Formats: sequence, structure tokens, C-alpha cells
Amino acid sequence: MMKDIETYLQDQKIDVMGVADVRDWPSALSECRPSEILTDCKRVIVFGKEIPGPVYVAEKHAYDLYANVAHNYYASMDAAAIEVCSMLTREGFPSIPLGCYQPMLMREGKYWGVVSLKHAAVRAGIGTMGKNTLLANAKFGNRLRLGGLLTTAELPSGKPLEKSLCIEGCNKCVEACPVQALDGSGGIVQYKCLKQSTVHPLLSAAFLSQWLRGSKFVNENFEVITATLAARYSYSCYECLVNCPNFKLGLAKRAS
Ligand code: B12
Repeated sequence: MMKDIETYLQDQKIDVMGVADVRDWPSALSECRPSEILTDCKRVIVFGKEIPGPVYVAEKHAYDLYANVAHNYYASMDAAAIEVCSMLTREGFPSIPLGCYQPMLMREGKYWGVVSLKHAAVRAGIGTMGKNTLLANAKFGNRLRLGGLLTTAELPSGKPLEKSLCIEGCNKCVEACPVQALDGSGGIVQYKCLKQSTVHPLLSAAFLSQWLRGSKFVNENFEVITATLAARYSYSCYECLVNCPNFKLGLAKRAS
């Protein structure tokens, strides 16, 4: 089964794949723990696809070109996750796809994915979490977008890497953040980041962050709001990503 999944994902041009054991999943929110979502869930299959390095540093239109790649990846990676779920479920292992971006929840004043894909990737041994709160992988740096699914199949799982890919003492991401959203020890003020980094003509991030987060109605309907009005948006910052030395991992070698 594992071989079939790997082959399928490779055919879909997925760059990396890993499997995380769901035991003792410490999400602060119980509804975002795999075993609370899928009965007898055993594993999260998590995979990543690299956004080409030049897109981030295009001389013109970089944010919109990057947004176009990201949204296309979300669609194709979600489709791949759904297909793998069907393969597993037909073999007798009920499985559920996790969206790359949606559903997005608003709980306790914070944005949450249904399951945090970067934590799953860390558990699977795909990479380590940087001070910028992004996953870095030895081959593709921090340029991976992530997708995944929950499964009851007890596939062989990976384990977290022992050594962080962050350079000791490096603080470049923290210093590069124009709104001081990063605390330097893996924490982030989400609203500061969202307001700086996300662009939407109708749904102003500032409005969503500052005015609506106190609204019970918005919180209860956040999944639908993000899936409709905010289904598509653009970007206006990724300074913590491109200023991290891990951004260049794997780029120079292939350029020479
Ligand atoms: C919400 C969200 C955002 C928010 C908040 C970001 C944040 N860091 O919290 C905003 C809109 C600001 C945002 C911005 C960006 N995002 Co975003 N975002 C998400 C989303 C949808 C959910 C993340 C989530 O659930 N967070 C949970 C929050 C509330 O808390 P937390 O600190 O992560 O969790 C705490 C605890 O609960 C606990 N925990 C929670 N679950 C688990 C599980 C385990 C096993 C453990 C040990 C602990 C644990 O750990 C934390 C304790 O400090 C994910 C997609 C997904 N489903 O994972 C993409 C995602 C994380 N984003 C992504 C990207 C690329 C970005 C941007 C770079 C986009 C850009 N501007 O270019 C920026 C980067 C900003 C940054 N430095 O983080 C990628 C990251 C890829 C990577 N290589 O890491 C993801 C995975 C999307 C994807 N499908 O690829 N994002």
C-alpha cells in the first residue's frame, strides 16, 4: 500500500512525503487532533511540493505570481490527498483528506488548520520548524507547501529529525519581520502577520483581524467565510521566509 501511495504521489509531482504517528498529538485544541476527527486514526500522511525559488524574488509582480502558484498547488495537492484517501478507503482503511488551506477555523482568537500540517511534517521527519514557524526541509529549504490526510492504515511512520535546520544563533527571520510578529522562540502574533502578509480587496485583513475576531457570528462561520470570500487572496509579505538562510537550501546546487 505504501509503495502505491508513493508512486501515485510521485506521479503527481509531489516532492516529498512522510508519515506521522498520531499518538499523543499535543494540539492545544482537541478538535484539531487527528484521533478526534477520524475514529481509529493511526497516521497523518503529509507531503510537500516546492514553490520554485525564482517566483519569490521576481523583479515585478512577485506576490501575485507567488499567490498564483500557491493557489494552484493547493488545488492540485488537495486533489492528490483526496485520491490517496479513496485508494486507502477502498482497501479497507477509512481515510480523510485535510485541506492545504481550508477549512480554516477561528478558535480562541486564533487561526487554525483542521490539523497543523507543519507539525505533522516535523513528526514525519520531513524537516524541522524554524524560528519563523515555517517547516524547513534539507533539500527544498522552506519553499515547500504542504498537504495531507488522516488514515486508519498503520503505515510505517517517520520520526522527528534530531538536529534543527536553523543555524545556531541565527535571528534573521525575527529581524526581517517588518511588524515584529515573531518572538524568536517559535511564537508568532498571528494578526500582525496576517495583516502584513495577506491581501484581499473586499475582506481587509485588518478588518478581519481587529474587528471581526470578537464576533461570535464570524467565529462560528469562519470556515464558510474563508471558503467563499477569502477562497482566493494575494500576498504582501514573506520576509521571514526569504531572509531565512534555509530559503537558499537546494537552490544554488541546481543553478550551477
Ligand atoms: C493559520 C495559518 C496561517 C496564519 C497564522 C500562521 C501561524 N504561524 O500561526 C497566517 C495567515 C498569519 C499565515 C501566514 C503564513 N503562512 Co500559513 N497557514 C496557516 C494554516 C492554515 C494553519 C496553521 C495552524 O493550524 N496553526 C495553529 C496555530 C493556532 O498554532 P500553532 O502555533 O501552529 O500551534 C501551537 C500549538 O497548538 C501546538 N500544536 C498545534 N498542533 C500541533 C501538533 C503537534 C504534533 C505539536 C507537537 C504541536 C502542535 O504548537 C503550537 C505551540 O506554539 C496552515 C495550513 C495547515 N492546515 O497547517 C498554513 C501554513 C502553515 N502556512 C504556510 C505558509 C507558507 C504561510 C506564509 C509563508 C504565507 C506567506 N505570506 O508567504 C505565512 C508565514 C507566516 C509565518 N511565519 O508563519 C504553509 C507553511 C509551509 C511550511 N513550509 O512551513 C502552511 C502549512 C500552508 C500549506 N498548506 O503549505 N498562515
